Amino acid sequence: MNGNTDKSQSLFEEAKKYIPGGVNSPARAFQAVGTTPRFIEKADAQFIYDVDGNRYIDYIGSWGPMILGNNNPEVLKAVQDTIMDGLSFGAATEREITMAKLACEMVPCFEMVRMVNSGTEATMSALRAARGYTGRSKILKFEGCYHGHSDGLLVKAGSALIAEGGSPDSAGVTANCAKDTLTATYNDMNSVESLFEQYKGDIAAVIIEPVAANMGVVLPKEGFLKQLREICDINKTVLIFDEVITGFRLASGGAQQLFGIKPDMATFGKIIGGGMPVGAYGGKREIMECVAPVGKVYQAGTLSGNPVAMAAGIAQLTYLKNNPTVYEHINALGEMLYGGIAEIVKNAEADCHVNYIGSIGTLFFTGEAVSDYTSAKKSDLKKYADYFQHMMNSGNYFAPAQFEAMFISHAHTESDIKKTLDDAARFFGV
Ligand code: KE4
Repeated sequence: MNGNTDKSQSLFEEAKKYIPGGVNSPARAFQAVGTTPRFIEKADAQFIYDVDGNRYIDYIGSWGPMILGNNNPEVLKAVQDTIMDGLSFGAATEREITMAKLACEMVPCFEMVRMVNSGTEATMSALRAARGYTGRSKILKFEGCYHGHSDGLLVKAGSALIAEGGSPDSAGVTANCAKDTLTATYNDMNSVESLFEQYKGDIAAVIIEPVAANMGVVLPKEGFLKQLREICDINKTVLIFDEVITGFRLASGGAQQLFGIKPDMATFGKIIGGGMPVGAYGGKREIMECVAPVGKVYQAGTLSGNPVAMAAGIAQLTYLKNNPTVYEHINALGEMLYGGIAEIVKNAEADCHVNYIGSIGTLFFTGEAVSDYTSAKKSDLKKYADYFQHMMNSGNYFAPAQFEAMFISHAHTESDIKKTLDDAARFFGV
């Protein structure tokens, strides 16, 4: 670590001339933490290197995809072996069958699956399918959950929408569109039941992050997911688990395997692409057969199922399916890191709370437990920014906003975690 960020700063200035905010996704601008966004030169295993020659332990992993570490040899080889046959055909390939069969083997609720190019496309398409299948118009989401940037889901959403203390609703989304999006409180069944009462028979789908990770990590209370399953069954509403973060992360079968609750549909991104642009949605055959060209729900994509992206995703999922010790490793390091940070803030008597599960977690700068959007929002964003800057300058690439998750990969080691804990202890003066 030399701490210098001159090149990142000058590239940032140049980027801002041509790209809104200098970035192609707002979270990368580091607005919430008031420091220079790092421009990255390369990444390898558990490390990421910026253009000024600084090396960091990477706790973002491209926001989740790099569960095996950056530049995993098997994923890289699969891509290299594929590109020489062509980058994209816009026609069907055998690889798409391999991916579909693998996904249906690994994801408990998957009877059929459609590949798309991002988590946003996956959730947008899943909701359209649910509306087409039920003939209903309303969707129910939870405050603070983020499901990508399609219009109807940018209502009381999480992630970078709230990071800068901004509005959880986006400009440009019309009132007419937003009126079909109902919002409940995460972990509060009463708020769900009252909406089902009010809109009886007109709620097409409930979409939820089974572990919320876009208001920071917030775990479902005991029985909450089961109660959602029950109320959706009673009302013939489609239950959708947005597993873009939790999918293939909390277990090879995602949160639905870990919690033993089977949704009607699920959406994926990140890990399923191995670092390439891939999303997927799927679920019950009777719902998915509403999708064109079989059914009347239209959804399409020039690069959907792209052969190179499929090769990367198949390699990563196959490795995860065949090597369950990956989860033992990343979960043990998660316990060491997040449990260690919890110990540090307790010893420092700091107004902080740590939420974590497996290899994802968040340190909230609030003295109250965090179980929903309202309690998450009580966090002190200035304190988080100070902590972030200290950890970054100590060589730990942390989440550049309070309302994000951190990610541990199979490439991380105990000594990485120990170094990070030592850095955190120094920040809290213990
Ligand atoms: P993408 O369209 O970014 O591939 O996926 C959208 C999405 C959907 N569902 C969940 C649960 C998600 O977390 C995401 C995207 N996550 C953010 C991180 N909070 C991606 C990072 C970014 O926006 O730059």
